[in-house]
Amino acid sequence: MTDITMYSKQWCPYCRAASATLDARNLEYKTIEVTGNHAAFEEMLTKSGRHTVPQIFFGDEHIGGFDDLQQYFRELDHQQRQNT
Ligand SMILES: N[C@@H](CCC(=O)N[C@@H](CS)C(=O)NCC(=O)O)C(=O)O
Repeated sequence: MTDITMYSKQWCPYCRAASATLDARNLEYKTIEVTGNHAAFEEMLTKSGRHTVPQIFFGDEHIGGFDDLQQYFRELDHQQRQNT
């Protein structure tokens, strides 16, 4: 499985929702806390072009935030249903 990375802030409800979504699918992921970590925040901004958290990556593929993650799995589930 591709490495999953989530740029996150501890207090952020969308980050918690994204974590819950990944946990529910038993996916392991690395969390990078950006609060108080300017270098990590800049890295997220450069890689994603966005300043909101979460920002989620599957390997080098930028999935986006929580809404994008939901959409990604909706499409994946839809494709898998069609292939069965
Ligand atoms: N639609 C976005 C919303 C993300 C969002 O609004 N995140 C908040 C924190 S929960 C944020 O980054 N606010 C701006 C900021 O903290 O600078 C998503 O689904 O990820």
